[in-house]
Amino acid sequence: MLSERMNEALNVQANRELYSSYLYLSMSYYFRSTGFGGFAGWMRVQAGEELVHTMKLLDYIAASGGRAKMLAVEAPQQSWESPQQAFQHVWDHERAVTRMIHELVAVAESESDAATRGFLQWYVDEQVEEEESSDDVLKRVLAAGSDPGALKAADEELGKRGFRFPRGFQMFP
Ligand code: OFO
Repeated sequence: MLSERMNEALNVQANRELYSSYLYLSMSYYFRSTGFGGFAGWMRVQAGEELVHTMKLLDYIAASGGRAKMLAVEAPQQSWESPQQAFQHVWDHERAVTRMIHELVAVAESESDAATRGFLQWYVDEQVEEEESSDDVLKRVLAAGSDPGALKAADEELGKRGFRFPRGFQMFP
């Protein structure tokens, strides 16, 4: 059974994950409008992953006797000056999310909620991967600079990213 404080903190994090999805969707359509179909595809996959992160949290709240609530989602930024600036934004955003997850872990620990602490380990590990992948793509795009040929090659490469559901997660149970 979740404490009210834990329930609330998980709901807030679900809202932040949904914001992440919205932000990456915004980047996806920005790239689509600027002719970078591969970057748009990479961001679309990223937005899908964040939606799964949202639902995984909401499912956990519901399964633990809590109440999953939909909070208002802030409108994200709509455009960026360059692919480099957008991928820098991803890099910064993922590091901010890592801090949020660690704060959530601290709440679970202060509530002596071992089950939620265990559940959150998936998010702790996921953020290690998210930071690594945002670092890789930022380096890739920075290396391309403003050279159109190199940017096109990076666009094609990032466009190959595929989507995978986390093990055990069911989108449509
Ligand atoms: Fe949910 O991992 Fe990115 O933000």
